[in-house]
Amino acid sequence: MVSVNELQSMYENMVTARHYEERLQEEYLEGKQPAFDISAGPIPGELHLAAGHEASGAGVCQHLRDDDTVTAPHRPHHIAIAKGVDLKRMTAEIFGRETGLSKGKGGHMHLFDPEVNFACSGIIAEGCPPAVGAGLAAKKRNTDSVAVAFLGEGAIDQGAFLESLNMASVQNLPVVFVVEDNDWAISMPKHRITDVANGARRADGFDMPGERVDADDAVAVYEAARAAVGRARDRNGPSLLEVQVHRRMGHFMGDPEGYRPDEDKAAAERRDSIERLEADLRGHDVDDETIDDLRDRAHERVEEAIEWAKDQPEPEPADAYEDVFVNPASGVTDSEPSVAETGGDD
Ligand SMILES: Cc1ncc(C[n+]2csc(CCOP(=O)(O)OP(=O)(O)O)c2C)c(N)n1
Repeated sequence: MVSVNELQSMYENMVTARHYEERLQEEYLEGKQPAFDISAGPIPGELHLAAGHEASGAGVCQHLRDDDTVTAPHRPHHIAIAKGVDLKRMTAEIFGRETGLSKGKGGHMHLFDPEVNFACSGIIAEGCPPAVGAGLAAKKRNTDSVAVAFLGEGAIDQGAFLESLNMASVQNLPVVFVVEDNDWAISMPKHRITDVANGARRADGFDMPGERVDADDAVAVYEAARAAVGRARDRNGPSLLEVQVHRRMGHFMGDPEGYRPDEDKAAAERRDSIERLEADLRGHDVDDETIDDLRDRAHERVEEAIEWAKDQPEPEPADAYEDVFVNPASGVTDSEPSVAETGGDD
């Protein structure tokens, strides 16, 4: 059974993630309104927030150690927080600062933290093969570390996912696949991409255990993940979890969501795993003062990270070609001065 300490730890991760995303939303929208301008403001580019997904990251990562590998998709913050990615350096990355995890060159969809073996990618299902690779490495090295690949339900027909399930199964690898089903792939509802409502049934086709749980109940996610991670750690092979989550915001910030019925969004907002976990905490005799303290501490941590990140220097234009792959066919060399240095005309 889940302990009070573990419930508190999950709660802290979940309220940190929720507050983080609400604050990022505010920062992101700065300068982008009234006519939405994606290139303006302190966080240029796209931003995919995961409010409503928190229980999935927290419930699964509660069972992981630093040496376990996690790969996440384009909506990664709640998973990164639960995996213990450095919040300050992650925030600096999102703000494009030099001290960010990838020196400000990756942005929010490309967060890499080797300290805790975390990576994410904007290419959907693309975290699956590296997770299988990490599982294979653990098997070859005879360690008991595991790998977890998170993806959205919009990625479940990608070859990268299906081939990874197969490889993990046939090689008996310590990998857990976690599908976060929020019912939407941008504007495409799940029922239009698959007739299999319970995605965990796909596990049968790969002869591995599969379970579907609802993230309304963070403890249910925790229990399902405990079994799946335990199997992987004990060298009993891979598992598939499908977690029903709820997308409380647009696909990306600035998404007008014209395709989404109002009631669908209202239902997502009503089903709040954080409120339910608070009730669970009270059921374990945790008093309101302790819950308030946990929440305040999480909020402070977020504010500190954002303040710190905004104070960090921008990358030097002269370093634009450092640490990035330059396509030789492009004719660009890594010593070529940047547009900013030459005062380029666009
Ligand atoms: C290989 C690939 N094809 C298309 C896209 C464009 N794309 C970005 S997000 C997305 C939908 C993702 O939906 P889902 O996997 O359900 O995750 P969610 O955004 O709902 O969290 C698509 C198709 C992409 N990033 N990668």
